[in-house]
Amino acid sequence: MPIQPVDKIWMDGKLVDWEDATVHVLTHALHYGSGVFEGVRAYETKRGAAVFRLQDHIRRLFRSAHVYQMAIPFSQDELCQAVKDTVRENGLRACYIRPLVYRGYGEMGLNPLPAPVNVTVAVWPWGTYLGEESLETGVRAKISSWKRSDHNILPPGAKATGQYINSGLAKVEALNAGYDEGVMLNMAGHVTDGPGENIFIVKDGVLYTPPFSAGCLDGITRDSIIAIAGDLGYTVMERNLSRFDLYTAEEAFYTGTAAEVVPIRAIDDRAVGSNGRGPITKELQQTFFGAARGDDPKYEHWLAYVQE
Ligand code: PPE
Repeated sequence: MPIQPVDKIWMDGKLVDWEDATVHVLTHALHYGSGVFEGVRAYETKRGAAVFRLQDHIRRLFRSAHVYQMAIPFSQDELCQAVKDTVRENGLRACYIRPLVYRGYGEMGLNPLPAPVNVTVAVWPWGTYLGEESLETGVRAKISSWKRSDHNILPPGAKATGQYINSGLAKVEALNAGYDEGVMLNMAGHVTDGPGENIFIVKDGVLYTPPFSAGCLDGITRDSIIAIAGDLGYTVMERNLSRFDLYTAEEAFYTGTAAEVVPIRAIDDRAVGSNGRGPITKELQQTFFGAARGDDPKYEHWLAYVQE
C-alpha cells in the first residue's frame, strides 16, 4: 500500500521533517531484523483525534523490547506523549501510527547488544487494510503452507520486525493464489492467526479464538473484541482450532489494528455461513467502531485524546 507522506516524524525525541527521517544503510536492524514495533490507530471523534488503547500498545512495545534485551531510552509515558504529539503536529484527524524501536548504526555482526537503540514514531493516513469493500462484504482466506514460527524459534508474542518476513511469505502465497489473506497454522496444525491479524470463528452462537499458547500475537483488537462480546452477552472461548473448525464455522472474522474487524466469507473455497458478513460479526464490528470513535461512553477509557 503506497505511503501517503505527512509533515513530521518523531525521531529519538525530536519531530523532524518527513523527508529527513532517514537512516544509514549499515543500520543493524536493516540487516538482521533487530527491531520491535507497534501498529496503533487514531480515530476521529467529536473531541478530535483519539488514539485507541495507546497505553496498551506502548506496554506491548516495551514487552517486545524486553524479550530482545533492548533498553528503550524513553519511558512509557514519554512514548505515549510522543505518539499524541506526532498525531497532533501533523494535523491528522484519523491515522495509522507506527512506533518503532530498532538497533541502529555503529555495530555489525550477530550480537545486537552493543548496537544503539533508536526510537521513531511515524503516522500516516491508512484506509481499509484488506480493500475498500472488505468490512462489509468480507474477504476470501487461504490456509497458508507457511507455518507460524514456534515459541522456541521466534517468540510470537514479541512484535519483532524480523519475524514479519514469515508473515510476508503467507501473504504473498495467498495473493498469488487469488485470495485476499492467509491463515497460519502452527507446527502442530492448530490455527494461530493471519499474517497481520488475529482470527475468530462463531459456532452455535459461541465465539472461539486460538489461545496465545498456539502462537498468535496477543492482539489488542482481539482483546477489545473479547471484552465487547462479553458485554453484549456472548460467550468467548480461547481454544485450539483446526482447519475443520474454520471450514464449518457459521461466521469468521479477522481482527487487527490495521485490518480492524473484517469478515471472512470463505476459507479455502468453502463458504463461511452465508458467504458474507454474519450478524454477530456485524454487531461486534459496529460496537468496536462506536467505541473507537468515542460514541460509546462504556469504552471511553480506551481513548487517549490528542488535544488535552
Ligand atoms: N497477529 C499478527 C501477526 C499481527 O501482526 C497483528 C497486528 C495482529 C495479530 C493483531 O494485533 P492488534 O493490532 O494488536 O490487534 N498487525 C499490525 C501490523 C500490520 C502491518 O501490515 O504492518 C497491525 O495491525 O498494526
